[in-house]
Amino acid sequence: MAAAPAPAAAAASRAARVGLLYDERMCAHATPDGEEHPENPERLRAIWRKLNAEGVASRCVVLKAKEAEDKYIASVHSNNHIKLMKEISSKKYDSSRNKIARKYNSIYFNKGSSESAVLAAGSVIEVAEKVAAGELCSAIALVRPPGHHAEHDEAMGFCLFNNVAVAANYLLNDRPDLGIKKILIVDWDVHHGNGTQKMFYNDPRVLFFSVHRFDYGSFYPAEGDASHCFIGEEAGKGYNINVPWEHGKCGDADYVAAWDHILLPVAEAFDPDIILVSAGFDAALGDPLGGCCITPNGYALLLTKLLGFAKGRIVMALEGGYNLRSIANSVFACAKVLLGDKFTFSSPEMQPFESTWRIIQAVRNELKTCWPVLSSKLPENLSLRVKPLPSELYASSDSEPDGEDVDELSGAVSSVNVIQFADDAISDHLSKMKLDEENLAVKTASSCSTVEHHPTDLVEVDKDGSVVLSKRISDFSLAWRSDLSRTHVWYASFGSNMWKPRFLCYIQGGKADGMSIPCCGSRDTSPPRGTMWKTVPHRLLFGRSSTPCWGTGGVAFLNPEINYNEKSYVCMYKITLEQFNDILFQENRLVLEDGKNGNVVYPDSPLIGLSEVEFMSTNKAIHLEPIKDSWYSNVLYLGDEDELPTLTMTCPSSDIERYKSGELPLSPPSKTYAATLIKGLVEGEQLDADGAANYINAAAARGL
Ligand code: Q9C
Ligand code: ZN
Repeated sequence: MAAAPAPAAAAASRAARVGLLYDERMCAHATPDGEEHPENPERLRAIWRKLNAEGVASRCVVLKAKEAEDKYIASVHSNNHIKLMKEISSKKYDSSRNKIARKYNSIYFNKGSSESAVLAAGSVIEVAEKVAAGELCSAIALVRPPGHHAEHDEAMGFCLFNNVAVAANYLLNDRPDLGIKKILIVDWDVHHGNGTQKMFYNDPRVLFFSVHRFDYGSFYPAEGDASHCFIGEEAGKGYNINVPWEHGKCGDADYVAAWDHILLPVAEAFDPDIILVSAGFDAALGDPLGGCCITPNGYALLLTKLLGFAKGRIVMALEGGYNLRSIANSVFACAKVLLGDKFTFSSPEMQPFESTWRIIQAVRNELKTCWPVLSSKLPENLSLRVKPLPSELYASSDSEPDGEDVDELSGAVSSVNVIQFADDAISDHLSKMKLDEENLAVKTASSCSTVEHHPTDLVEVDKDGSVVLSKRISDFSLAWRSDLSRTHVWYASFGSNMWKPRFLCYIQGGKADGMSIPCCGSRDTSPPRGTMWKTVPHRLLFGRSSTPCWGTGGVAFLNPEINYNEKSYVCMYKITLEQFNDILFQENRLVLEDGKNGNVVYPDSPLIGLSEVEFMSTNKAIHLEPIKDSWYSNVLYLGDEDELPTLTMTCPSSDIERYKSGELPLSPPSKTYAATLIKGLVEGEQLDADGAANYINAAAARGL
């Protein structure tokens, strides 16, 4: 009779075998001249030091990196891409390396990049194989460069090869002997795993789940395909799940809610053979790019909840994460979970955001036909947090453009255009801002002639000799103006204002090529502090039949409803809220011209003050009751850009209904108006001339 194993040995054999892959060679990839960069070698070293200092590394099976064979990388990347990434560090590219890097989005290369990239991909293969084979229970691969942004033929977002995708394909295609038929990829990096999504978009063997900041399409990588409407296609339909946060500040409670109400029920139904975690830690509290606040305990809890699936076969591969202390502490917490250490989770103190609940419902709704388990009714959530104010979102907006389809990110989105009179304070405020006769009272230059606001009164004489514009100063220096001059916003223009010279007419007065009447300009004529382009998830349409300025033909409007299948270019100008109001006045023909002395008179009160901005940050839009019959009476809040609200002006939803019914005409833009839009897009380097013309024509031709 065999002797029973000694207790210590028994304990050891029962203890989880956890792989921990670390290799200094993956620190070779660094910026070429030692410039600072968030994705730097110290990230790996900081984690490694912490795990050693805490005695965790010694409890793991420590592994060295291994190179990926080309044929495995080729399962997700083009041969050209592999060749270039493998040669980019060679002498041959010494003189062109930086230039090539600049062609990509957020990429640098040095002499160590090729080696690190091949090792990162190979290392994830290595640990995945060992976990799949049962040699290890689970593993953590401390790799860099990260991978989830890398696409078939493109490096991006600090990623050269898509390490996790390479490993998933390796298991599925090259190792049938290991019996891995279904893989769950959980991407909890704060950014959308765009590369991984694309690689398995029609593949039902891989369930890709990504939870990320989306910020209405403006958060990096700022593609609309990060929205929850992208659920996979063909056989892969239902096997792609995006949980797109609307803002930063999301933390343990929000992630746990997404786990409990989306990921875990689906994982249960999918029943994966192994779980690969695209484990970025840039949603961690303290991360300089992410602006979210998952605590180390939060990560430990999220990971613990995954251990119940796939017999606990979990492979974590590092992606992003840029605060050295945060990532070290977070990986440490995760390592302890895998090692089986007992954890006491203090239940998250914070409640999820109201938006989190709404997003979860929208995701479930989108996927419920694919995953019936998501059809169940969610518990009524009692206390939810409201969206943080823009000023609270210290979070870096690591942003750019754009969007795709929602019908019902219910709540806020469907309340576009709805002024909620339920809120007494707000309706009270709105009633105070009626633009009645009194507010439009004429204050002429003579009545304030002692105040020299504008030494630069413009007198322009047209070809025919008529004075087209003279003075622009006429009203008092009202308190609201100085208040609102201290707040900046991004004004997102989508029509002729995309052409900067035309936009500047609204600031400086006058007219640009193609305009038949001049603008009076804004009181504050300072040029915009910044210009940037984006795309927004709204339908562009051309409506109405003529304008005084452009003649016969429709002009541009955005459908105020968000639609993630749509993508409209906007040129954003960073201006003051005072200037935004002056543009709004001009767009709505609220600036009166006093024909006799040529003075112009602005309304006395702003349409969009600070409280309206705040109202919009929750309600997404404000229909300006006092000017409800004007064409641009609807101001939309499109999200934040470096902590400033992005606003635009368009028609109210009721007009959209009238366009649909035929009561209002949809009509193509006049030649000059279209040409102005095209100039804007071309000079703004968004499209070439043909592309821009196609874009305008397509929007004009399509019914609503
Ligand atoms: N406005 C990972 O976390 N930011 N990549 C570029 C441009 C790029 C993040 C900002 C962020 C990439 C793996
Ligand atoms: Zn990231």
